[in-house]
Amino acid sequence: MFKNKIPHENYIEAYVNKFLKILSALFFASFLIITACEDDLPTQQDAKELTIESVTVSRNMETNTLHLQAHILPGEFPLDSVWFQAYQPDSADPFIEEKLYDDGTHGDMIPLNSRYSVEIDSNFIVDYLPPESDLEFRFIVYVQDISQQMLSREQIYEVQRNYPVRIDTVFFPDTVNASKSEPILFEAMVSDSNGIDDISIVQIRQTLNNGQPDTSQFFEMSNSGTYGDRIPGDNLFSASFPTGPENTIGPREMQIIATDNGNKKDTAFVEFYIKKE
Ligand SMILES: [Ca+2]
Ligand SMILES: [Ca+2]
Repeated sequence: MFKNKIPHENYIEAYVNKFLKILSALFFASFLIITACEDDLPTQQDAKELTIESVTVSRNMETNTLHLQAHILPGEFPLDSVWFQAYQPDSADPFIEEKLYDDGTHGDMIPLNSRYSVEIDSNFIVDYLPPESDLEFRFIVYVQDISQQMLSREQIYEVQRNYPVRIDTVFFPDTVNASKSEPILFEAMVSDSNGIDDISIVQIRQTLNNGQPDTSQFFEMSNSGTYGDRIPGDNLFSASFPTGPENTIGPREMQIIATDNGNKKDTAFVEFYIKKE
């Protein structure tokens, strides 16, 4: 009964054959996987194409500058120059034309990383503020390699119009008891569609004392979590005033004025009564 007994050499051969079969099956499988992925992966050819991958424009309000950055993928040939043109919203001619840098200067963070930058004084935007409608500044980045191949890419930088600031509600007590030296707290809920940061100041003053005009000084309403303000940085601006036995009884009128960074204003008047009991 030698039939089932495999000679030693044959056994090794069979084992090797089996191993090779598995190996080739694995190779074939990985070939299929690679072939399947090929459409998603950039080919060597694509990677060599000169490309402007992205252009971004961001504004630094503290330094009053615009930072323009272009991510450029070089092609077959080295780059010769990278520059940009900027257009005002109402003009067909560029008002700035300058180089972009990839050498760690002009706002470029990391030299030689294919991200080209320039910093532009953003005073030209201030001329337009506060705009009554949205403004679009057009930036076009150009790149040219030494074979004279040229590319460009446009990016719009939008300055949002200034929406009006609004005093939505004022919270205050109708009556305050001066005999008990009760303080009176005013809380104005103020909003602005440009965001809370666009509210520059909220002020309050007394305008009528027992029917008599009394345009005393303005006080700034606090949004810093102090002077009676409960939560800093929210939409509630607060002011607290003391009362005392020296106050006469009768009605008072207060005026509240909210102002935004574009000098838009909203005004509210409120009345309360001083009693002594
Ligand atoms: Ca506003
Ligand atoms: Ca507050």
